[in-house]
Amino acid sequence: MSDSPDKLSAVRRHVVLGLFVLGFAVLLGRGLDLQVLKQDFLRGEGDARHLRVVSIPAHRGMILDRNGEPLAVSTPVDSVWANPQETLQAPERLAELARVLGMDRGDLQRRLAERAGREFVYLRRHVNPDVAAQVQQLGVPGVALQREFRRYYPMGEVAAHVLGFTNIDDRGQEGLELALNERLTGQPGAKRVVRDRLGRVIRDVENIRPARPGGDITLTLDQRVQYLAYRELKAAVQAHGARSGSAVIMDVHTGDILAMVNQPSHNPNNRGSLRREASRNRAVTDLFEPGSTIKPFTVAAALESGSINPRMTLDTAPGTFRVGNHTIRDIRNYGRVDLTTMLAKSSNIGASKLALGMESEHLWRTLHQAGLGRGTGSGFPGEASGLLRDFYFWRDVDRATLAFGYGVSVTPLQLTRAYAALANEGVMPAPRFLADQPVLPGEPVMSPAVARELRAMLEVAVTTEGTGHRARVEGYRVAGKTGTARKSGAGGYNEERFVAMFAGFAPASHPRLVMVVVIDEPAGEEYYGGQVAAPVFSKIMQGALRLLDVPPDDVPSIRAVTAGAGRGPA
Ligand code: 59J
Repeated sequence: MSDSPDKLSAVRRHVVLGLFVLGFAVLLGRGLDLQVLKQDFLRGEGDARHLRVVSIPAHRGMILDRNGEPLAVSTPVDSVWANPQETLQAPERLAELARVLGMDRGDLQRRLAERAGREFVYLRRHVNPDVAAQVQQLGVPGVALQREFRRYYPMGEVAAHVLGFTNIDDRGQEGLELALNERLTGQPGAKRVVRDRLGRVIRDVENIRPARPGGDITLTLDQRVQYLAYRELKAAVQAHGARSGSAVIMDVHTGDILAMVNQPSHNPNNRGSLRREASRNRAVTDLFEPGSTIKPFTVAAALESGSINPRMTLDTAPGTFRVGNHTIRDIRNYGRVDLTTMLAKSSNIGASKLALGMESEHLWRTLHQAGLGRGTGSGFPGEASGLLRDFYFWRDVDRATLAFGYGVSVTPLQLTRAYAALANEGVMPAPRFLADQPVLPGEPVMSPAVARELRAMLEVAVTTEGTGHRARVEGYRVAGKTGTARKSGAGGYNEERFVAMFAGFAPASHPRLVMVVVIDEPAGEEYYGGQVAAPVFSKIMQGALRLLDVPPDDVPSIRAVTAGAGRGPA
């Protein structure tokens, strides 16, 4: 009680003040220490503490042809990115950065400013290695490289429609790249890294998850046959000033698609200017009326029904034939013809009379079994399944015109599959695109005996007696059928626009390959299937048979031995 409260508080005040002063001095000293004495050390440490989790891009699987030749491959490439806030703090460096990236300085600045709220913005993706090296060397704050993959298609436009393409983020957009995207895509990994002030990874700290690469896929395509088909189709489409064209080659036993080409095409390595016109896989997306190429199936239906036998004849005179109030015409009066001649000369009237001699349901069934109006299960994005209307609605004129290929629509792939049945003892294979998938059992379309009859008839259509003689191949027996169809439009069938076709197979004694060639709107003097499509078939088939080492079946020694022995398989 001796000290007054005032005195006590004064002492306390001094102690508190003293403590404050002391604390301040300590802080000051520490501050001095940090700011001045240990500055370099700490700056390094602070920068090094940019610990980040970054994704490790996964390699997209390759697409290979049946012999292991690469058709689509992913190669590593760098993309340039920036952390806008950091980069904007070094405005004096933007000019040189823009120059290296081939950009306008103003554009670069704007790009950064617009995205200043983010930590990551791409400046340029998929740059050349020398650009990447220059960017690295510049060391502009906040600018760094990121490893990515770029898809490359060694065959360019040759296989563009089948393969499709990916977008810049490596995702399938079209064709098999899209259909098989799941299998091809890997799983990106993740790792923890230390980044320096420039965003460069200076140390991998920890692998969280390794990247899982996507699976490779082997196709049934044969790169050599594909190239051959591409070259010949392109030449023909150009020579005839046609709008477009397609060709499909299939193994008649397994359904393996050895080649599938279309015109126009595009180079999938140039992502820039892509037109739907050029990127569509017309062989599966586009429909056309098959015209006379359907006639063998009308004959098959008639033979199956037992309503005729192979030796019977049909009267096609006088070259016109009235059904309802419609007149069916042949381009000439062929008179009385047997089935072989009917097919070889391609008489519309003969085919109509066959159809009118059988039940609608029976004709429908044969065409349906031949896959018309049914998808092929190819799995291609945008595949069309064609049109075959229900027989319940057919009038006589519908049945008659259907018999020579009108009022029905198919894709080139569907027609190829149907012809494979003619070549393969009546059994229609399922088209196969992936070599690791099982060969599915085929579907019966007609009896083996009827298929053999047709095989023999279609061989005659490719002799000088028939419309298809330009499809002949030196050294091999060929069977097939031409077709020339007016295109239907708003005002009915067009007088000037045609689709020229050829469908056939070889060697006729033991068929191995079936092929369809479709050329849309040949513009020149020549526009018949026999003139425009048959020669393309001949050139491609000749090359394909040789590439695949298929033994010739039309050499003089064989001909002597098999003379008179019929045309069936030995
Ligand atoms: C033809 C048709 C249109 C549809 C006729 C082609 C019909 C018909 C209504 C005249 C050109 C032409 C339903 S011809 O494919 O008969 O391939 O080498 O487009 O007849 O009734 O100036 N083919 N083509 N007909 N329509 N409607 C022949 C034939 C065929 C050939 C030539 C000559 C036609 C030998 C087609 C070929 O077999």
